[in-house]
Amino acid sequence: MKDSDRRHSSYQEKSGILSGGSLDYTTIFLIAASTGSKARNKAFGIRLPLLGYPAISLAMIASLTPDLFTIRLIDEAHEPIPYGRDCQLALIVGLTHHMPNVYYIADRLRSEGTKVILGGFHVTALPDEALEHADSAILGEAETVWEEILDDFSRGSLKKKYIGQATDLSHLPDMRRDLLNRKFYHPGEIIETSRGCAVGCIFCGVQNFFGRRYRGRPPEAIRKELMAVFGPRPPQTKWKNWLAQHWHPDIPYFIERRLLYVMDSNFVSDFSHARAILQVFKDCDIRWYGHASFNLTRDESMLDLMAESGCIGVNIGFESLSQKTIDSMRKFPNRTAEYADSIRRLHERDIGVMGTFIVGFDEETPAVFDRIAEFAIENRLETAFTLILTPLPGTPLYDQIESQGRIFSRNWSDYDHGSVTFFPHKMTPEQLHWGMRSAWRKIYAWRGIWKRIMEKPRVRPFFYLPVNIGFLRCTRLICSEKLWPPPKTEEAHISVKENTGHA
Ligand code: B12
Ligand code: SF4
Repeated sequence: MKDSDRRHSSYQEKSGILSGGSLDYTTIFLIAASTGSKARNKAFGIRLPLLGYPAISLAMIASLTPDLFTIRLIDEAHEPIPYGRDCQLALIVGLTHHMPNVYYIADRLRSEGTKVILGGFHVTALPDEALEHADSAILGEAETVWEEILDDFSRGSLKKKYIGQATDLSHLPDMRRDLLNRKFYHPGEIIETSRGCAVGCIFCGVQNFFGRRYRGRPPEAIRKELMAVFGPRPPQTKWKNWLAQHWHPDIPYFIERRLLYVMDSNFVSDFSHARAILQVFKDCDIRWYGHASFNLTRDESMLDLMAESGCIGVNIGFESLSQKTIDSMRKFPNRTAEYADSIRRLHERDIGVMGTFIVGFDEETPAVFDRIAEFAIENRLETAFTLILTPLPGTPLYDQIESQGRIFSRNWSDYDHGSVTFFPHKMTPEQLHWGMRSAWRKIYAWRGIWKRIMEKPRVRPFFYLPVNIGFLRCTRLICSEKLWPPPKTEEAHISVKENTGHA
């Protein structure tokens, strides 16, 4: 019996539906929503050829769905929602800044008779808001409640709220990679090796959603999945050897598409698990990159293993250059005094450093933007993102800024880290808006790109140069006043005063 047949019949047995029953004609849309604006979707890199990734949860939920249902995966950043196609059930996931558009899609599908279920980080934080536009809301991880939802749906008795538990990652389903439209995404593969994070930065939604307890996926399951996806490395031809010798040893890996993006928010939460996974990557003979917290750089043997395992880059949340600000955001692994040295140690191993910074913390003045740009250029970060501090619902930061009456925008579209939504302490919202953009302009100016990527000694310029040119284009979008008008502070001041009594 094939896996798919087994999925089909076990579901029928459990739900008591006989073969040929009415569910055979049920179409389910699994939708990853976006901002609703094509131009805004292009900003921050999510449509760049080397950095566009699919929402893996769509492919995971698809693999848990019995074949009895016809499923369609829709990534709205790349394709329109197919309205009017007789869809019986739609599951929509989106980030906070996607929510106005998520609600629009949900309302429209419901008006066509589709049952709509919403889920994700924002819905978990504010389920009652979501339920104004949906039949049901999923709080937490969808894998643990999907079977129950399908049962309830087939009996016509969907509940309002489904509380997803922490998924046991040893039972994480393999993704239905076959359903992901390859044309939309970067040429490599993606994987999730863990969930949860013990750090607890005040601005981050991961703890509220995935929890404080780190859960690692068994290395052997990852090995099996990667071996199935990549297979053994093909024999090297003469011209591939030539390219490897005269250009860069990575080039054949790119030609063979042996490139992996590890989507975990913090790949090294548990060092022993991370080591086991690195050994798997090494055995699979691939190139990979992913996100990790700063403490990784203190362990020389870990850095060596990263290099041996084929790591081409690591995305690190530096967040701030001031230790006082770091302490205020509770990002305990970070030591600002060690930043420069850590970057150097990664570079020595030919590992690129993709740094993220957040601006708008209480201690920061308008001087912060130039400092970050100078730091990124001086230390030759391969990429650097400067994002505006945003009080996302479900985070301690939201509670803090909300209780101080400083939030002036309740339009969720503004919660994209490119817009100012609250009154900062030591600068105006306009200064924060333009200051963040000035950092992007300096970092991605030709001079900035040249100094960071092309001056010797360089780290994998064949990869980082095209990525940077992509971000240069993104910078133009992010700085466009038409796409991101600066905040109207006077009106905002009045509305904050009226609503809260605070200035
Ligand atoms: C990798 C990543 C990226 C990648 C791209 C990921 C992608 N394909 O979209 C990049 C680097 C491009 C990126 C960019 C951004 N990101 Co990001 N990213 C992540 C990260 C680290 C992992 C995402 C992931 O795959 N998670 C694992 C999967 C399994 O989780 P999931 O998709 O949420 O699915 C689960 C649930 O949603 C739930 N579920 C419930 N109901 C439903 C219904 C359906 C239909 C489905 C499918 C699932 C589902 O079940 C799923 C499985 O349990 C997360 C943090 C994290 N650990 O999740 C941040 C995170 C999602 N990013 C975040 C943000 C803010 C951004 C940016 C806005 C930052 C910026 N301005 O640059 C952009 C926006 C990009 C966009 N899509 O518009 C925030 C979102 C917070 C929020 N409340 O909205 C997160 C949570 C990090 C944080 N700081 O809190 N990101
Ligand atoms: S280390 Fe990263 S994933 Fe963990 S809480 Fe901080 S920002 Fe979130």
